[in-house]
Amino acid sequence: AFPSAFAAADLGATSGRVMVGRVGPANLDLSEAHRFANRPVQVGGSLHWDVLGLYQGVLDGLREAARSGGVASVGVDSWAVDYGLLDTDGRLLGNPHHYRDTRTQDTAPRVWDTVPAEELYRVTGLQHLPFNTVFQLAAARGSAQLGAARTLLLIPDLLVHWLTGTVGAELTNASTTALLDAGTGTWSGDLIGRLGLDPRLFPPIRHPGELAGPLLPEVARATGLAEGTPVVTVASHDTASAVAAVPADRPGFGYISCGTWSLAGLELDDPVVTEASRAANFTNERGIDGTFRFLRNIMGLWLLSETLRTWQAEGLPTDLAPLLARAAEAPRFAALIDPDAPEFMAPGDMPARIAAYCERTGQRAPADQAAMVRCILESLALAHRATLRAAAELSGRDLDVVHLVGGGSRNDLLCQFTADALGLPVVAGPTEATALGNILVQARAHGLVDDRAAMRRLVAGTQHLRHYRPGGDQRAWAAAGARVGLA
Ligand code: LFR
Repeated sequence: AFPSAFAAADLGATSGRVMVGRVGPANLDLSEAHRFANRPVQVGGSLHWDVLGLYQGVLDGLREAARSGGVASVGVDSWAVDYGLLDTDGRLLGNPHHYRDTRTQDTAPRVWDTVPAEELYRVTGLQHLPFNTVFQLAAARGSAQLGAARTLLLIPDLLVHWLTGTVGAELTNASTTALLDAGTGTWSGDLIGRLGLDPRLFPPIRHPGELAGPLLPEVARATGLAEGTPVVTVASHDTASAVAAVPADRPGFGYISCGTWSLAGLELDDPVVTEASRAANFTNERGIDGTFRFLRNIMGLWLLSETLRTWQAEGLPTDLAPLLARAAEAPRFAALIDPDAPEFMAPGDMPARIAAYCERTGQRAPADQAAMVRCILESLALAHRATLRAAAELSGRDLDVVHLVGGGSRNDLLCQFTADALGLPVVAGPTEATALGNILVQARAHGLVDDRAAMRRLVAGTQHLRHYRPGGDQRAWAAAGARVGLA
């Protein structure tokens, strides 16, 4: 049979893309229809997403997809937690804030005054991140904008709304708001009420695989896609789509979805909401098929991309391949950081902040570019190690292989360091796990793939994967981790 084609609109923190996936019984080919930059805008003292620009990029991509032969359906995913607000006329109220905006810095304690942190965790199972939707809404409290709002839509839901005219809240992404009940998978009316939020803001939950709606006629016309082309609800949280496409073939796997962030953890059938998992700041985000993504956010390759951005502005070389080659030769464990130190969150001069961290902790700051890159990658590998070991311990599961997916899987040195630090084999790839997860959920909704295991077999059988065996000295990695509290 001729394989069917699906379009995945996948928005990342630095770029968006529309990918076309062709799926057959033993094929899964992915091609890029269109890629566009995602450039956040600092304006009026806050950091925003240019969400109309992103929507335009999606339309351009769908036009390319139409030109390449059309698609059976469309799915949309993006990063989590951020939202747009619609007024009673269904119009967008202002530009969505970027989660790296600093306005939420001090809001958490205000929320905890009403709902203690322990209780918030017990109900929602969500790790504490200062930018979780619940804290963004607390920061917006009393604003004219929130007062005028009738509907809250997370970013992919907002794009789906513009594509189809329909309104819904996709489950995997809704689970990152800290307003969803981890047990029931529905909005927590109790939390919403106690936090003084209007319950009407929160649309009905949609599940991955459901139909969101057909493209609006005007969108079909503008893109050249067939009238009535369905938009399928996918795992709209990019990390959930990436985990859905992890090419694992047995239960004892850990994963690291590695891009701007490193999301490291396990796939579980039930949430773990113990005091110990709260203390370790593990999250229980929803995955497909009733699974839970038991993981922790690690600052990820943001540390490297912000470093390169700074170097570029300074006129220093930023070609990654030679920098990685030099980093591989630099002295080991010369300087280490805790990647999750709060001072690394905001955009800005990353090398200066890393140098300051090193000096403050009695280390010599990395002496040159190679040492800086090595410091970042070793520190990330140590965080990968600490996080996956904690995930296994907190959930009582064994770990025998680690799948590293996403853009970071192209970074040879990081993959090898991760295998060495964990003392476990690392399977790297696919790079485009998120787009593949998006496409496979659509293919399954069309009856082309049976179940989650079949999705993963298809990825494993068709995508380029690289295998890293652990080498090096486990004890040296453990000792290095202890230096920065990453035991
Ligand atoms: C990764 C990601 C993470 C989420 C962060 C902010 O792209 O979606 O899972 O914690 O972005 O939304």
